[in-house]
Amino acid sequence: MTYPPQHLAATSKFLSLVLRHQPQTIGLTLDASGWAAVDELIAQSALARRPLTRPLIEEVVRTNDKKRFALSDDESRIRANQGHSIDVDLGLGAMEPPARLYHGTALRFLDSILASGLDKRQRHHVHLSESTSTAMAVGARYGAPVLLEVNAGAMFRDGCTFFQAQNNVWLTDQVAPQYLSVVQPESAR
Ligand code: HQG
Repeated sequence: MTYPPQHLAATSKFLSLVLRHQPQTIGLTLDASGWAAVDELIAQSALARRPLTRPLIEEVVRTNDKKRFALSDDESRIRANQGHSIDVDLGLGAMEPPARLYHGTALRFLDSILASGLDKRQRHHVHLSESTSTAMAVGARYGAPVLLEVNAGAMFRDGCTFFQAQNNVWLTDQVAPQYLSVVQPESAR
């Protein structure tokens, strides 16, 4: 079965809402690790007039551009790989990051970030990426983008903890200003 891209994107947005932020809006329960039973998700979504089917869910999980969701090994449960605002423990193990990571943000946030560092805001962690192009796309969501390089190697040596989500996004609690530098556009890769 193939689904129109808009339908997959709308379903991904809906799944992000209920699996990361507001499961209660459809009466869904997540466990402590963020998993929801797929059958319950389908039933509660139907009650909320947001019909989902298992093939549609599987297609969103498989094709999602940022691998936002994962199915459990037995495919009975689903969760968001990262990006939660509700309190879940993803059970990720701490890992040594690459020497350099990137964060894209909007130019209008830059002064505040260079003064006080990168904060997690509504999310559980600050999100960092290995790719400059991904970081730029993330930053462009909020306006004219600017690319920051994060000296993750120095942070790690200084005792900061990093996690890597299942979709390769790097997560950490905070990035202090001394580990940040602005990448000038001509040197962006
Ligand atoms: C900024 C999307 C002022 C920060 C993306 C960002 C990513 C500050 C915004 C994932 C600040 C928070 C995460 C400070 C941080 N002063 N602004 N001190 N510290 N900020 O959306 O990293 O589509 O919560 O730079 O692709 O943009 O949801 O974080 O601009 O992977 O799967 O505050 O979300 O993925 O915004 O994005 P967000 P983010 P999904």
